[in-house]
Parts: sequence; structure tokens; C-alpha cells
Amino acid sequence: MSKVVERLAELAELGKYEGGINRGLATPQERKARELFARWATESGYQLTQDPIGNLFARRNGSDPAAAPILVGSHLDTVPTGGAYDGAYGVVAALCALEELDREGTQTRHPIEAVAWVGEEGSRFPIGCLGSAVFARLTSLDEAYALHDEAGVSLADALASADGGLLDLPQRGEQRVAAYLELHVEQGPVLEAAGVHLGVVSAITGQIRYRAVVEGTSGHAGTVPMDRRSDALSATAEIILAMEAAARKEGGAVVTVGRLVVEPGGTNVIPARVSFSIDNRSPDSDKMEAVEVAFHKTADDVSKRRGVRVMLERLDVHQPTPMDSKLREGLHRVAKIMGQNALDVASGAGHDAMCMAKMAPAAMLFVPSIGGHSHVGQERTADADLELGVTALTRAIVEVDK
Ligand code: HGY
Ligand code: MN
Ligand code: MN
Repeated sequence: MSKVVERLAELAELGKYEGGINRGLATPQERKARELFARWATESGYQLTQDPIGNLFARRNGSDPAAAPILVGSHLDTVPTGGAYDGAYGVVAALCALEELDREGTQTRHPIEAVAWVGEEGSRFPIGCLGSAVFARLTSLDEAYALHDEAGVSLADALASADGGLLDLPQRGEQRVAAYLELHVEQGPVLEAAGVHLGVVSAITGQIRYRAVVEGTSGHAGTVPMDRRSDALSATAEIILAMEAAARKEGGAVVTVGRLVVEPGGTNVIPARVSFSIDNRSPDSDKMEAVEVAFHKTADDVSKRRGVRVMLERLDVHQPTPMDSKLREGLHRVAKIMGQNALDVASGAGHDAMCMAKMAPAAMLFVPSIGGHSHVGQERTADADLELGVTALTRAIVEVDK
């Protein structure tokens, strides 16, 4: 069994339950995953450092110590019903690529750093790509530390805790990045349908995350006549369906309400307050705008017609992010040399590469997801594709180093 397959199986045990894998940021299971990465990297002789939010960097020296490092990595955290490959694959593959360079005795000019980003999913703390956003200075450390989970625990406290916190490692000082590469499972059906084993990402879709609250009036489910109600949940339903209709009408836009809380939550009590998440995405920012406009139009309408109050808070905004064209050409050259015809594919999923592209040339490689499934326990990629991806990543590092 290859190292990449073996290590992914070991990681998949951390946070595993019948619903998939759950490794939220700064939880004991996710800390164990960071410890495992640190152990593997140390065993292979790389210098390990950590930054203040918990990102890990395993450095393989280049011939020119003054050169800025090439960073290669992905994230170790998962959504609550995660699979074994989203994020973890790119982290393990980065380490395997460095070890492959050692095995073949290839000396790069740039130092190469395998990176494990923290908090990419934004599952426990509500900002996505948190570790890479802080690293790329898009979010301040203080802002990040002040975030809190649904139990009211702040990230600062979670990172200070013994069982979920930072590891005991030297601080990463270096801030320069020559280039960023990320290998990831596609999480969609395109490569499999095309019968292609490698994808070169053209662009990462734009994404806006919000928190919305609708407030109405509670009351007895049996005695309040329908024309006297301000039912927060019925108003929310109208808003959600209006956003969905706008996304369908625009085409190429997707909107998802994945989490919704109804208060007070009694079966015979009219809902007084609904809070819910909105995940609005499109490769075209005008379309994301159109979905947000649909929210506000319907919110105004139901406020008047149903007597409810509607609030919307933007939590996280990422504009559509094109990948670096020169790096993309390099990835195509690598695929060609490997006898693989790589497909240009857009990424509907968000990635740390969105943040890294703000501070350095960034590019992504995809391998196929079986059935396109992801963010669910049955997420799966064939072992042969996992191994092919590591080879492509190793060759890509050498290509980018030139
Ligand atoms: O939500 C996303 O697209 C990513 O998996 N965090
Ligand atoms: Mn994900
Ligand atoms: Mn991911």
C-alpha cells in the first residue's frame, strides 16, 4: 500500500463516526491530525514550524537559502459530515511529494514547505479559509481569535486549550511566498465524466457567506388567526425560495441554506425567531449580487406583509479567483510529460488557494472524485488517482522551482 493511501487511512480514523468524519478547528480530533502531520514531517527530517493561528509548515531546504519558499498544501479540518480526502489529501500528498524529491535526490533552488492550513471549512468558527486568510493577512489574528463557536467558545480559548490547541513548535518567521500549489480532490463530477485523471483549475468560484435572522411574534399555534400572525419561519421560507429562484434564473449561481435554528422551537408555538446560514456562490460576482438582491427584495416584502424584521450579516466574501496562468501552463506541461491529458476545470468548491492567490502566484491540481461526492461520508477517490496526483504534484514542484 502506498504512503499516501496508508496515511489517509490513518488520518481518516481521527474524528470518524457513523456520519463520516468530524474534525472541527481546535477540537481534540483535529489537534490529533495536526500532531500526526507533525510526526510524519519530523520523521522525514523536515523543519517544522507553526504560526500563531496553528498553521503548520514542514520545510525542505533548497540550494538557495535566501530564496522565498514554494508552499504546497491544503487543510486538515473537515465539515461535520466530512470524507477522508477533502483537504487531508493535499496535505498528505505535499509531504509525500517532498519525500519523493528526497528519494530521487532532486535538489530544488527554492525551499519547499508542505503546509497544513487550519480552519478551511469554517464549520466550527464561521469564517472559511481562516488559517490561510490570517497567513495572507486578509483577516487579522485578533479578528480570528475573537470568533466564537455556537457554544460561545472563542477561537483564542480553543487554541489555548490543552486538548485542542496549538502544538509546542517553533514560530514560523518567514513571510515571503514564491508560489503556492494545492492538490485537491475535485469534489465534482467533471473529471470522472470526461474519463480524465488530472484537472488544472482555471478559477475558484466566488463565495459569500452570511448569517440571517428573521424576527416575528410568537403565539399559540391554535388560537392566533392566520391573518394576525407574524410567523418568522413562514417569512424565512419565502426568502429562501426567492433566493433559490434567483440562482436558477441566473444560471451558474448556487445558493444553499445549510443551517437553520427556529426559536422557541415548540411544536404548538408560532416561531418567533429564525437564524440561518446562507452560502451564495458563482464564478460571476454579478450573479452573486443578483441572489443577494433577491434576498433584500423579499425581505422588504415580507417585512411589510407579514410584520417581521429581517437582518442580514455578511460573514465572509471571496471574489471569483483566477489561478495563475503561467503556473497553469506549467501544470499542463507536467501532465503532458506524464502522458496524461489534463482538463481545465473551474472549482465550485472554495479553497485556501483563494487566499494564497492574493499574496503569490497560486495554482491547483485536481484528481477525480468518484460520483462527484464530497462533504459526505461516501467521498471517495481511487487509489491509483491518489498516487497519480502525488507524482503530478512532485513534478509540478520541480517545474515551478525552475
Ligand atoms: O465550502 C467549500 O467550498 C470548501 O469545501 N470549504
Ligand atoms: Mn470542503
Ligand atoms: Mn477542501
